[in-house]
Amino acid sequence: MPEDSIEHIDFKVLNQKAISQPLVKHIFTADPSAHVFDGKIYIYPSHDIEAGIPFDDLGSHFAMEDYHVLSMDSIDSETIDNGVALHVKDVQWAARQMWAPDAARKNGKYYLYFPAKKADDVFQIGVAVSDSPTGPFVAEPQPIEGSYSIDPAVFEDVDGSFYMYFGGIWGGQLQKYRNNQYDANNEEPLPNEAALCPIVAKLSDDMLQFAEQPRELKILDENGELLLAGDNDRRFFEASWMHHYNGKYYFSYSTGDTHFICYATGDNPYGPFTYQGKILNPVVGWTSHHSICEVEGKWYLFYHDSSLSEGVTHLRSVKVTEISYDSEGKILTIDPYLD
Ligand code: FUB
Repeated sequence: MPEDSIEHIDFKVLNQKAISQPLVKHIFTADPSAHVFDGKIYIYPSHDIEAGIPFDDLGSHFAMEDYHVLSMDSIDSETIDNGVALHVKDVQWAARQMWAPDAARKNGKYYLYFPAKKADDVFQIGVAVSDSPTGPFVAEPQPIEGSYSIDPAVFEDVDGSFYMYFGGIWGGQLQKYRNNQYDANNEEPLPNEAALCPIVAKLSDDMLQFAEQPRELKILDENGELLLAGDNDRRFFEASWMHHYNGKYYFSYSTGDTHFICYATGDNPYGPFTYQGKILNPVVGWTSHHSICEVEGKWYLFYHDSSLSEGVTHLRSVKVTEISYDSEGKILTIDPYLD
């Protein structure tokens, strides 16, 4: 999320008709992770605020302090803001920047997974627990051991196992890690080298820790080669999401500086995955971040843009639109604005 954030805003797009409207307008929300629990839709977004922090390449202006859970009785119904579900002041280990969260349910308990910076400015991922999908959530005293970087997405496999996918480069700090070890001197690979991969780890039975060492989720091109770091239109940047459709695993993500939501498919939760195409063309604002969720037999893309704030890149709004698959399971690319 660099300083060119403002330059990316396409003011022509602001005058075009968006295909969807913000689900709520009284607060700014982003990075929507949607789930259906007991027939009701719950959205776990970031809660964007104007904290007055100058723009920088590390995304310091994304200075969020808490989470609100949104809920809907059905896809067309009013969206309810259920108030503060977790605040950074109630997380012992976290100092600032409550970025993109996700949630999961197991055995009647709800788990909110969230990244935040510690006092040393290094991101880790924490978990907070509640008896209700809307919180309030009580945070564990320490972050998940062995976790790092940002954007946790928790996927329940068909056998009831849960996996966390995470990572994000640049402000998300993934480029500082190799083999799960932090080194402040590490940087992104060169353009002709393999791109950094998102990370996956199975969760423990109690949902509070990793059950194994995190490993790389490989994204391959049409020739079976790892995507290259210089392949900015296709390589992983941030915003992991996993869903399962017709027996296939779909891993989707943001390409960051080229502003696409893309996807790759595989045969199991660890991959490897093969790049398939774009789900969402660029939105107003620098970041793009989404989730994909089945609601009553139809599939929906929850995403965000900065239309409501007229292009302020860290003041975003959550939206939803239906997605379609072709007969081979390819997702049709969505253009978020009409000409
Ligand atoms: O909301 C803060 C960050 O912006 C998220 O963690 C990224 O995915 C991007 O949307």
